[in-house]
Amino acid sequence: MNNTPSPVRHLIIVLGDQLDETSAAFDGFDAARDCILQMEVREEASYVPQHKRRIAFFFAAMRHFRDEQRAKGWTVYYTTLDDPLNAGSFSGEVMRQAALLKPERLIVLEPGDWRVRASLEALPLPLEIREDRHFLCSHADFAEFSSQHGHAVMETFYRGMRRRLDIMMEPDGEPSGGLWNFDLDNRHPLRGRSVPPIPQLRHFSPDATTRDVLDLVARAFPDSPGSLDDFGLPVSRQDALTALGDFTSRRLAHFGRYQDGMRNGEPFLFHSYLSGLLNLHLLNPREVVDAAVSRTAEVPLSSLEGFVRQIIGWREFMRGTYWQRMPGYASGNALDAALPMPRFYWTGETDMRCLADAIGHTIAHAYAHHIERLMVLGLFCLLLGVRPYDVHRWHLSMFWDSIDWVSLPNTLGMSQYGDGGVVGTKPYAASGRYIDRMSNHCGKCRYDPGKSVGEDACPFTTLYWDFLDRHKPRFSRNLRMKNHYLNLGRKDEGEIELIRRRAAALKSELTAETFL
Ligand code: FAD
Ligand code: DLZ
Ligand code: SF4
Repeated sequence: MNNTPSPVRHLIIVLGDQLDETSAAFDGFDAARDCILQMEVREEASYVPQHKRRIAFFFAAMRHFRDEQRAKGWTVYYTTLDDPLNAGSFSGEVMRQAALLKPERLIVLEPGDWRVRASLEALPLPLEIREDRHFLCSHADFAEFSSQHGHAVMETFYRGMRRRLDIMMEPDGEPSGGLWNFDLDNRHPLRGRSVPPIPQLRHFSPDATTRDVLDLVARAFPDSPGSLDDFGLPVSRQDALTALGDFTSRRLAHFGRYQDGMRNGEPFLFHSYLSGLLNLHLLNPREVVDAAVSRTAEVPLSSLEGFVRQIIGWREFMRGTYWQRMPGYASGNALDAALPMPRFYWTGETDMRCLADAIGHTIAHAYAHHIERLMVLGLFCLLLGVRPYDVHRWHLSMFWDSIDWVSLPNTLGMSQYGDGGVVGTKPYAASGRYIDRMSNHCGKCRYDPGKSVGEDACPFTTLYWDFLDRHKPRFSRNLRMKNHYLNLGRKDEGEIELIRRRAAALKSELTAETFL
């Protein structure tokens, strides 16, 4: 019997966020001659210290994908983290496998991280990088959009995408319902008796494959942040479809109305909890949008529009921006922020009730919803003056859905204004009063959101005024900041001096200890 393995034509590298057998990497796949390579590598789980749940989510999803392909008879070379021969990094492991299998060519879908793409391109191997069809706006389309509009805002991009993809459009070219934007319907706090009960999130009980991963992660990453308790994330294509159906049938109807609200002890509200599944390609954005739009009869238009906007607008706009501007984008620090991340972002140990709650959600679930990310977690770092890339690193390490292409423009750009206004036209600066309006946090907090000085002054409020004061030369003539500066102008110099002093004390006290 001849034991010589048949020569490999194509070795298809499938990274952790590329779990889609219909991707361009598989175009022309011939199971008799081609095979797949998947790798669990320590470097990806430790180049920033990572939440245990995030690592487990990636590994469990990768292993389910492996098993699905093997069940079809496809050959998958899969390196587990604890394989004694594991080289520990993508480049090391690809070199090792290529030396064993001697493929004529390696194929990979474009990675979602500039760093990973650069490391693979640097390998002395015949590597073909294929365009990722998972996204609805290609690099070429985004370049064309930018060349037509110069520095355009997301809204312009979004309208173009609605027209181009023909989503929720009338035959005369007008948007369904006559409006592009239902924001005025979509800013309700979660207060009062009219708020419907919040449905419980679907729990996916770990199967044997996922349980193996949970044991491995607990053993291999004992010092990583976060918790694996009660792990119930969807980790396969089938789970992902179930999660999509669960959202569209039970939460989508209220998504729009309450998307900006927050409630203490409630991490998920009416959000979809689909970002991780989209980002690992277990769900396709087009099928997610189609599933939502198919509910037109039962779901208010404001909810549908609000949801579609996030997927075909923000998500695609962020990705286009990332690839158009990397690698320089990562070093943006338009406001010269110089402080490190406060240590309590890894522990939740703070007496600020809103932050303790949002960090608690993050530690328990590797998730916080958008408004918690932007208007609590991100806002506090913006006001404090934390280095934008450090905020991104914290975010990258703590969330199940973070990949560089999406975390960087959202964190460094949208939430920290590090890009100087590329993804937003003004910083998302607000005081504790905003949090009070949109949540039930402040009533039981030891601080008063209305106060900017004094022992019980809300740190958000103190730092908000200090932020406006510090950045007056830059923002006071920005029309979208006009009301902020009119209000600042009503404060006398004495009060501003007290605010400056309290802000300085907060900054040194809160950033005295860090983790990264
Ligand atoms: P929903 O509120 O249900 O929204 C529906 C979907 O729309 C999401 O699943 C997501 O795919 C998409 N979406 C919504 N807003 C955005 C956005 N601004 N950018 C890209 N996609 C969007 N999203 C990530 O997927 N990964 C990240 O690493 C990430 N980092 C963020 C960091 C900060 C500081 C901020 C402010 C936002 C970040 N976002 C990120 C965007 C958004 O907060 C998350 O997509 C959303 O909270 C995920 O929860 P969900 O699936 O319940 O979303
Ligand atoms: C986030 C992550 C982790 C924790 N581990 C792996 C891994 O072991 N193997 C892998 O293929 N991908 C992993 N990822 C995702 C990568 O860090 C990175 O986001 C993607 O490769 C970018 O395309
Ligand atoms: Fe947060 Fe300030 Fe409200 Fe306390 S008072 S919950 S710190 S916004």
